[in-house]
Amino acid sequence: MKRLALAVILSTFAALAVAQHPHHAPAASQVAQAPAKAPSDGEVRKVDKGAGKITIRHGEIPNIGMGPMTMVFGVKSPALLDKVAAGDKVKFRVEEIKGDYVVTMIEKAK
Ligand SMILES: [Cu+2]
Repeated sequence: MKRLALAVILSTFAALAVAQHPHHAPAASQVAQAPAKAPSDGEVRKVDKGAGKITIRHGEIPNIGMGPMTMVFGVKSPALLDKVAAGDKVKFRVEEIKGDYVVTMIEKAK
């Protein structure tokens, strides 16, 4: 009976330890919040000043839940298109504004 009691105590302890760390939830929520303000990485493929559009091959964009791809973005201000050219590696920020993905900040990556 003593061994059984010990086994019950040990398994209860193990269950409590697991309950306190459900899938490392605190760490995961930190990861989800921290990059939201951080700019995303990309490479400019095309700048179309006439249309006010920019084509960027981009990495993950966590704040809009988008994976890596090449796509066309609108820009918040036409002046943003004067700051970069095709071929530039950039840091940029995208926001969803009225259903469109709009570049709100862009600069050459150092
Ligand atoms: Cu995209």
